[in-house]
Amino acid sequence: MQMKVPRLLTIQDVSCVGQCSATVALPLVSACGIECAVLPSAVLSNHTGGFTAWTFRDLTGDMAGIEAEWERQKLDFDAFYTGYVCQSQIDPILSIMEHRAKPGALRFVDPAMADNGRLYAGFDDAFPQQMARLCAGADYILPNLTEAALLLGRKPVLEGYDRAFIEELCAGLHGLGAKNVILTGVSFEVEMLGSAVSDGSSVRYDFNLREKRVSHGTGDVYASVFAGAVLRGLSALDAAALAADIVCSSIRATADDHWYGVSFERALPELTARLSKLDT
Ligand code: PXL
Repeated sequence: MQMKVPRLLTIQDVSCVGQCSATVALPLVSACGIECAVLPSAVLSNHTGGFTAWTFRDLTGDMAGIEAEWERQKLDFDAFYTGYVCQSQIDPILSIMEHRAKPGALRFVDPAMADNGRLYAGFDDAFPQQMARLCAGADYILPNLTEAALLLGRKPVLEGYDRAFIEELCAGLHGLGAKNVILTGVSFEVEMLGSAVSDGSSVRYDFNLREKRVSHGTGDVYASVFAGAVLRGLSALDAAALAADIVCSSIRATADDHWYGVSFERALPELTARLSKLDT
């Protein structure tokens, strides 16, 4: 008899064009061998990071009805993975995660709201405090340095820091209630970029050679592979290392004149090959 495939629910926007959020999570989580259901937080014509305009439909109003229907049909989930969500969605999302969880369900929260020292267009300064409420009950949170600082009500520090600073930031994030912290975008030497992986008692690091290009959507590729890999049984550190390798391969596979996302499609064979080794 076949073992059941775990079912993950991802809650994030559908940016119709732009290789981010749900259009990245669906293929990558699926490639990890995990069923990926999706609850769109919003529908945008395209993402807000670099395009000059976009349409935006906030789907908060649909969430209670969808939850009620899942309740009627007893549809529930082995894991939840939240990404870019709207300002008014924290309570509806907490409700879904509380009521539609199978016993032991894992919560992955990527507090996708900021980068390079600034909140994304459309979020106001009160949002990080709301996002902190989602992080509070999470098994794994995956903030970048900017998001980590904003979650703690601090000014982002993006360079000139040391290990003690990073580990204090991780401790602060555990203080919000997050069990495991994967802090991305950490760099102590210019040519290396990586993440700090903290379980609350120790902090470990994973580094790769820094890619020459800075690309949009890499946080979504990273979080999607991380969630899928943890559900396949990898440790947080091994999942972080795999996620970073897939991000780097995706960047290298992207044509120079392709600016709005990364061509992660070309890294799918590598992802499935690396995970298929677990089956042997
Ligand atoms: O990749 C993060 C992200 C997700 N969704 C939307 C965005 C962004 C970053 O700009 O605009 C709509």
